[in-house]
Amino acid sequence: MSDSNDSYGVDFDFLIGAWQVHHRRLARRLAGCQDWVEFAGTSVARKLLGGFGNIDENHIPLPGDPYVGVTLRTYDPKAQIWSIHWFDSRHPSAHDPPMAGRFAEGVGTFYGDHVFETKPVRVRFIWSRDAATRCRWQQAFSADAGRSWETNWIMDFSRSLTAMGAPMSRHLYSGPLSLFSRKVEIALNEKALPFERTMVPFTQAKGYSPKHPAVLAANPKAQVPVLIDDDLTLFDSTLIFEYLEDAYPRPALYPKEPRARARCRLLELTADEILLPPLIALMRRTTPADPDPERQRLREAEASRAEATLRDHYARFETVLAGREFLCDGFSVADIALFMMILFTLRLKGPRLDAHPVLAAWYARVGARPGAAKAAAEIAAADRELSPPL
Ligand SMILES: N[C@@H](CCC(=O)N[C@@H](CS)C(=O)NCC(=O)O)C(=O)O
Repeated sequence: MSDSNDSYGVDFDFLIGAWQVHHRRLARRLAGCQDWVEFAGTSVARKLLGGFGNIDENHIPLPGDPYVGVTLRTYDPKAQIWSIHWFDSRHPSAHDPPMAGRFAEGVGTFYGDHVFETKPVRVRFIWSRDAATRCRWQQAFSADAGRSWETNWIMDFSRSLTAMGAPMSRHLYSGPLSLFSRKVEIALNEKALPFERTMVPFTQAKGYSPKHPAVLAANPKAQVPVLIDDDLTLFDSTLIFEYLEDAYPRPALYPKEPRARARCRLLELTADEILLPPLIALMRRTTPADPDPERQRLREAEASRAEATLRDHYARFETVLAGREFLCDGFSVADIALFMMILFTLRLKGPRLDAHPVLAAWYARVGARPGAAKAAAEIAAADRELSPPL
């Protein structure tokens, strides 16, 4: 799994993962040629330099002259400029001068000065996309210093790769302190499904603003988690759980029997939707204090009432868990959802579990599972970076 924790250099996030590519290449360049050569290739991109760069490897089965191309991109955060370097397996030590440019309104435009058949040419790349699962790169040459352009290569990227037998691509847009995203991370981990991850920007003062462009494009609710599994884009942690169970049934995270399954869904919903409002009252403990003392006092009073509500829920779950290892038959999505709610309650200095030994033992049991332990450790690290000490 790879990830980035900051908003820098996110312009190319859409490209991370594996792609099927439809190539259209002009047969001859700057020769008034109208014949296009079409063929299918693949591309796989990943991040480098902690988000300040990325690399992609392209298998380009150009008829009669197949080769591999590699793009290395690095970002200058001060100048907000990407430099793009291209390497070609047919002459790996040669290196075109880098292209330079940036994204504006979702379209990336990059220019460079190259030599084509001994003549200087201005080169332009344009990156655009019309869906989370489709994007386009096009290259044009200008022999008259940018007055007129001839497009000579178009690469249409799409993610429906599995039908072609090309590599799987799974990407999660998550948040460092997003409990719903962490639910999905735990489920992916339980099912041993590898994924790439992008952490969307988050601060205690501004929350999820500014929103990550990929999340805006994928989810009309503009929320994380967003999961992109090949050509399927999904949002909402519960819906993602259901899809993961259908597509990757083993190990199961839901009981099989319909009533047990329904009960499990109800417990997940109870954690997600019934425990959430009091938890939100506690979340205000880590956001900046309200400058109005009266409003701040009301906030604190609300948090105290929320603590009492959460204690009542603890008592109910203590009863549900009596004599059981997990909430349902075997470890399930309900355990993941309740674990996250209690973890957030505890990190926000809500009621402790001391008075509820059965719930405390269950919480330790779930917390010892590798996926839950990893999520808990990452949330603690995110708190050290993003939240005031409580
Ligand atoms: N029901 C959704 C809730 C998702 C949700 O509330 N996500 C939060 C982060 S934990 C978010 O993105 N909030 C930003 C916003 O609502 O503007 C799910 O289960 O995924």
